[in-house]
Amino acid sequence: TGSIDGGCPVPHDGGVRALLGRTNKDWWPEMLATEILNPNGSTNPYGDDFDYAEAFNAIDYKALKQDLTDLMTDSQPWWPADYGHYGPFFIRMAWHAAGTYRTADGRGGANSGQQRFAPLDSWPDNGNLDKARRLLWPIKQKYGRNISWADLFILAGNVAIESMGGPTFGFGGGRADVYEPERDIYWGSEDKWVNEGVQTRIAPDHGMHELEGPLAAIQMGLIYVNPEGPGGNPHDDEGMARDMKETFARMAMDAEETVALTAGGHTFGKAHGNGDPSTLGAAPAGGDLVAQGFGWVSGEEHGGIGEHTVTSGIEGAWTNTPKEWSENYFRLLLDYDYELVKSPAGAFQWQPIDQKEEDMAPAAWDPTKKVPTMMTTADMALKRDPEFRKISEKFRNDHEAFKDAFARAWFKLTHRDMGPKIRYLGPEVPEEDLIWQDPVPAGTMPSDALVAEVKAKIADSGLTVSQLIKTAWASASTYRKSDHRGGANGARVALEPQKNWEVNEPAMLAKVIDTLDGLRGDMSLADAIVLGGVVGLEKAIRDAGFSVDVPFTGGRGDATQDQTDVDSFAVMEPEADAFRNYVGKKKLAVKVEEMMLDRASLLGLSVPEMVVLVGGLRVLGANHGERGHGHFTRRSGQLTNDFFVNLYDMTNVWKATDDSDQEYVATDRKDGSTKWHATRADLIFGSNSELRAVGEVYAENGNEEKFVKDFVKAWTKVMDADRFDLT
Ligand code: HEB
Repeated sequence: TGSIDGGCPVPHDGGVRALLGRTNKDWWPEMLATEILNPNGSTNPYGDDFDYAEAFNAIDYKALKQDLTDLMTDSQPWWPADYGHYGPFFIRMAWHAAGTYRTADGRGGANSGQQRFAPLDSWPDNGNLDKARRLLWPIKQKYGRNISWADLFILAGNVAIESMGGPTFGFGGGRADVYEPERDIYWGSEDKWVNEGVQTRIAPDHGMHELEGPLAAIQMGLIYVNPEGPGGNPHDDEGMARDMKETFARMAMDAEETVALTAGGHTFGKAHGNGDPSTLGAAPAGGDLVAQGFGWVSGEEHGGIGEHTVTSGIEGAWTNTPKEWSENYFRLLLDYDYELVKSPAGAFQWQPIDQKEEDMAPAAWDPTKKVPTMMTTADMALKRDPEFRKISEKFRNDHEAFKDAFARAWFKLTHRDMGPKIRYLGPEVPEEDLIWQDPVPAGTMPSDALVAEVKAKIADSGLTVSQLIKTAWASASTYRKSDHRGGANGARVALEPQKNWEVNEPAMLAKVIDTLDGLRGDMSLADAIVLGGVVGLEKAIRDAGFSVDVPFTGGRGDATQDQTDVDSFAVMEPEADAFRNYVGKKKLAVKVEEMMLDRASLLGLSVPEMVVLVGGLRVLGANHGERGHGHFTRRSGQLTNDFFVNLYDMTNVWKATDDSDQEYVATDRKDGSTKWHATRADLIFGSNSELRAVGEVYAENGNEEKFVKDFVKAWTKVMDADRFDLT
């Protein structure tokens, strides 16, 4: 399907790209613009106070699993089941739902049921999964609000594995559905899908050595790699293994997990390519009204279903026992030599040479007929790449190790984006703590007396408002709602790697943390850091002449270094943080102000919340280091609206002070004297009309106290963003 040539669609000259790249409106200009009814994000049709956790907990879980088990073998005429069993199809559906997760920004993944929406519903790699979802509809309809689509996708995958005798490690529910596509996610800039012959994203000959930004797929419209080989080339062994390692690493999987997952998955089911792909109609998002959301409708007389199905274009099963768990995948992969062949649809695939009849697979539509098995080029990498091969041989010789590795990797794949274990629901949540869950020991709620005592000590400690605010912000602002990682709970800001992140000013941070550690008594360090922010803020508010309380909710726990996977936290290091007016040394792929938007989005902030936080942080002296940019005040450390008042003062004339347009100076329009210094992350609040409209509200006479109150509210929201322990 793919081709190795084709122009490079993305600028790779190190230029900046648009934050969101290509969006649904670019792909499908005629798509109904429902978002005009939901300018602030879709509303939940169950109502704002719908509590999904409560609904899930009320479900008859056993009955649901039984219904799913029955569904597996209840073949429907409109999409008949291969081998009379839908299990493999549902496993692929679940894997593709979860497999969009990427570590860099925590976005993608299964946790909001995005596979229902464009662009994911129409990605070439998700071909025909619209049918899998439709097969699930009767069960979704029956259990309604008690099971989300997002949970159902993953649970169906688990039940599929179990119903075919495969190993699972557990299931946690709790993925609440959303009702619109996530519009805050970058899927790439290319204007062509993988099957339209575009350059792949890692192509050393074209100077592309690593995947761009947060991306975790090798081409637009894929979950991971091209099964036929890099750019469709089945002979590039090295490139195939490289692509697999890189893409799986970006979804937090190491080589062993990659082998276990791929082999375990392909123990089941078959690939579909017994027909002419050129007769397939549009993907769901571009389909006809009468197709009712079904994509890739075949133009052939037989309807292109059953034995004529074309999905990937590759044809055949991996094993001789495609509807049961077995040891056959590695046996067939390693015991046979393979030759390159083409499927009826014209895709490259590998076929065992001189295959014994008993090792052939039953034909999906006629169990009495035997057909050769196959391997994709990606599967062949598990044999040809030296590192993968060692693992394949180990698993071949130790089936129990393979089972355990597959079950655990599947559990991680499907739960990686759910955040801390406390968010998992249901009777099948595994007891064992797993390092990728970022475990945090339960904290205890500090007494009012202890809070008062520690507050007084912090106030007397000599720590400044700026230090206290910066430290609390450093601790809490790592939170991302995409995969619910980060945040102040656990006090990981005091551990590797965060304590040494440049954005956190390691020397300053160590000093503040040491001081807080020495005075906190029985309070957790995580609480003391947040309480430090409260003390700093309350002082800044008092000094500005207001009397507004800053709420504090204790009860956080402290994680240990052993409970912290340094590598998996390393990807969360900010390359820039507009809230602290910080830009690192690495050249940014997107503009600073766009990164600000991205971080605000991950923190779950609205525009007014972002505006009020930046305006407040600037006057509190929260800037990185001694950077004075955006510090538009003569009364530093007081929580005032000076940032906005001075930014909107027409006596200033702004101009850039560097060629790269990153720093600016304001001079007095009359006498030319220097007044302020700023970055892009400051001036954007004057140049962007929507940010300005909100900033003006805070600059208005009479809104000084509103500014303080709104700041406190937004600040507290960030501090408590990860408090899943509070209900
Ligand atoms: Fe897979 C299927 C590729 C991984 C599971 N896959 C498939 C196909 C292909 C592939 C091409 C066919 C489709 C059609 O239908 O046509 N994969 C692939 C690749 C990779 C993978 C390239 C990376 C390396 N898988 C995977 C994983 C899993 C899976 C990880 C899980 C775990 N798959 C699967 C299944 C199936 C598939 C189960 C079957 C489905 C049916 O049967 O329907």
